[in-house]
Amino acid sequence: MTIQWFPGHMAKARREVTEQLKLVDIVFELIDARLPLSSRNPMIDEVINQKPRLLILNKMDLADDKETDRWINYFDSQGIRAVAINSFEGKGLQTVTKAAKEILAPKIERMKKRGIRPGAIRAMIVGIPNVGKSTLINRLAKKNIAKTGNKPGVTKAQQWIKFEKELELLDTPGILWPKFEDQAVGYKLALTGAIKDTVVNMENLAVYGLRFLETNYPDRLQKRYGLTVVGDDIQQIFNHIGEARKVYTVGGEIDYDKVSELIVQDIRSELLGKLTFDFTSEQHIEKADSVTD
Ligand SMILES: Nc1nc2c(ncn2[C@@H]2O[C@H](COP(=O)(O)OP(=O)(O)O)[C@@H](O)[C@H]2O)c(=O)[nH]1
Ligand SMILES: [Mg+2]
Repeated sequence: MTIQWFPGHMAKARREVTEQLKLVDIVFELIDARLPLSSRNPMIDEVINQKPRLLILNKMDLADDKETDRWINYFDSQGIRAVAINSFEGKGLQTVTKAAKEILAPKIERMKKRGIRPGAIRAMIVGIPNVGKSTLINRLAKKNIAKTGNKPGVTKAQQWIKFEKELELLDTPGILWPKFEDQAVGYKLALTGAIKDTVVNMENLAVYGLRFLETNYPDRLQKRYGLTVVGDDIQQIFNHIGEARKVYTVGGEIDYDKVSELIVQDIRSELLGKLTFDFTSEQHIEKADSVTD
């Protein structure tokens, strides 16, 4: 796979996020609930530094609920508070405010003791492309974009979005990059539509998807394609799916390109049900990988 990780981009993004971090009390790290490992930026802890953080697993409507619960418990065990939401439909937004208040409760208490009346909690969203940052911001904003203008020390006018009087969110998210040097991570990001189709080979992606389903969701593979095993004879599998779905070239042959696309589209379009592509049991392996940065 020829997907690259651009150190230059990352350095710039990191500088920008570091600047914005000075303005907020808490960071909302937005990730895709289907990819709680692969959709995280591997340097996020360094970038966020000591800032309080809430991890938000977005697109929960697309992820396997059982795995989402496991991930929330897993992050909890690591001392990272996590909630699952669906920004698209605006589900779970209250849990975001509630969790943010709880995370910041000790700080708010300290302020009160010193006679300072705490204002709204200020937050910013960070995350890799396509996890739903803009969708969440728009959802929270409704029509409430607060034009608070320039803040001291900020050259660019930052807008704050007010949510239920208790939360103010920076209207520009911090964009970080995924790490897709690892082939599996690249495939998973492509299968969920996080990276463009043009950067991956569709046939390899479809095969990766089928093998992933065979290992992790065999029942879905059976139900959708009538397959119990994928095995090594991929051509035969493609013939089987191509015939079932009548995907032929004008010459009457199975159109393998179309079959590849069809499989990938099936996975993306929820026709195979709610899927999670990263599992808590893989955590140690991925962690060992990211240390090599
Ligand atoms: N199903 C579903 N789709 C979502 C959700 N949040 C965002 N999306 C979709 O994900 C895509 C990327 O969202 P966007 O907000 O542009 O991501 P950004 O690049 O992080 O700003 C869009 O097609 C959104 O409609 C969600 O909670 N559920
Ligand atoms: Mg966006």
